[in-house]
Amino acid sequence: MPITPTEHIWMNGELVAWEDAKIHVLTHTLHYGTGVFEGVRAYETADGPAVFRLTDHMERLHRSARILMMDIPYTVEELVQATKDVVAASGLPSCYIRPIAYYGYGEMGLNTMPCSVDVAIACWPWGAYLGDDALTKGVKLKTSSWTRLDHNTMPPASKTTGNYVNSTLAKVEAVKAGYDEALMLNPQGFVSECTGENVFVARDGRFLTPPLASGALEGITQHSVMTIAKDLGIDVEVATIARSDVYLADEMFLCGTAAEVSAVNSVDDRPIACPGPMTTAIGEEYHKAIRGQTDRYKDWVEHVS
Ligand code: PPE
Repeated sequence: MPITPTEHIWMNGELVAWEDAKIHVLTHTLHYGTGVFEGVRAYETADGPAVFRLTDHMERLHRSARILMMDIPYTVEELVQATKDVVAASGLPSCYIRPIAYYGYGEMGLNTMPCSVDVAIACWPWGAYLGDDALTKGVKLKTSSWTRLDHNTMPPASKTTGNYVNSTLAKVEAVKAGYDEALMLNPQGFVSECTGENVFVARDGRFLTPPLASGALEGITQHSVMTIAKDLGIDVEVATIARSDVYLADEMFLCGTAAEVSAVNSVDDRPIACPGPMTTAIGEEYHKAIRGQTDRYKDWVEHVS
């Protein structure tokens, strides 16, 4: 999806002009995929733009770095303020936000211990990730021929840039085959997640979603949606999911910051009722929550000014 430039990007403590936010070609992370990043969204609310669960995203950025033994030179609070500054400077009512921490220029070789850590935060307008009608019409999934990466190879609980090679292989394969998204199985053959979304599968009136142990990222939208579901009286269990659970699903959806709540209409050409009633209820409530329209979720909405 093409990027529409805004005026500034936050880089190592300063707002720099968009076109000057450059790195050297010998930047460590460009060569070895050693960065950690986040995907965050700001939405228009009655009180101006607000970033959805910004503190939780910055805490996860720090957790991702911790797995890599990377020291991010900014606290969660500093990164929260920096994000608010860059969103405010953009003047955008809503946007996608991309914070990234990466090993910079100056060292080469696989030992990252001597490397400096640089941080950048950019924002730009970004529309629906899986299409405008993903919540109503749903998306078509194909089980990937690529296995989701494993805890003992590339820890999937860290949102590491290099991990997304696995995701891009699966995504391109699915799109070339005429599908919208790839469903990824872990090395044990159980469902982990999609290339950039967590998965919810309904069986017998309740939703199941895979745990971190199955290779899923601890999704912030996954957590929001579980809270919303419980508040709506819909049961959700964190559970190991077999491929057959998906083929027998009563309804299914994907969720993530970029994808929000996207219904699934088929997996491997087996139709799934779409959008299911529980998916619709959860999706509609999520859309209100992100815009600060539901009092009980007001703490999730972090105003820019
Ligand atoms: N799993 C993966 C692999 C993943 O990348 C994401 C977010 C999620 C689950 C959902 O996490 P959360 O956003 O906290 O609910 N994917 C981000 C990046 C997508 C991209 O194309 O880049 C996102 O949604 O922003």
